[in-house]
Amino acid sequence: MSTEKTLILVKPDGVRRQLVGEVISRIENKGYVITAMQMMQADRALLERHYTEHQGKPFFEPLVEFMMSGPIVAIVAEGNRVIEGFRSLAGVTDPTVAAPGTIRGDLARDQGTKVVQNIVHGSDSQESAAREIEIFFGK
Ligand code: DAT
Ligand code: MG
Repeated sequence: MSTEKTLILVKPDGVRRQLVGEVISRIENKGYVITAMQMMQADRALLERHYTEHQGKPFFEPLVEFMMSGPIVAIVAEGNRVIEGFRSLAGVTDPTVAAPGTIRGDLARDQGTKVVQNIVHGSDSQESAAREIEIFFGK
């Protein structure tokens, strides 16, 4: 059985707040292995592909604008059940109620913006992970 991979993004709020190292530490301290990493400025075309499941929702345009508002860090992390494991480290989408101890629960809060700003993205399934890793890192 080959080891699972997930795509993690440190979003522009995380980079602006100098939390890249904190996020990397949490991934590595959990025991997952980072096998690719790139700081980049995402463009609209890339983000519309990445977030295609959310096209048409009221927060879609604010989400794309937010994700273009500064550099992001794209990371591939590997390990058994890393997809589920990183989602657990990240906490639920809404940082107000994300459990203390999680990245979102410890480091983010409601900023009163149209889109939730919550520091990190993590793939939610093996299909999403494969699709998203290809978008950010190619085949
Ligand atoms: P997650 O990032 O936890 O997988 P998602 O895929 O449902 O959440 O949504 C992508 C991002 O969009 C999420 O991290 C924050 C933002 N978002 C989601 N639902 C939202 C909502 N109802 N209002 C505002 N922003 C939202
Ligand atoms: Mg998602």
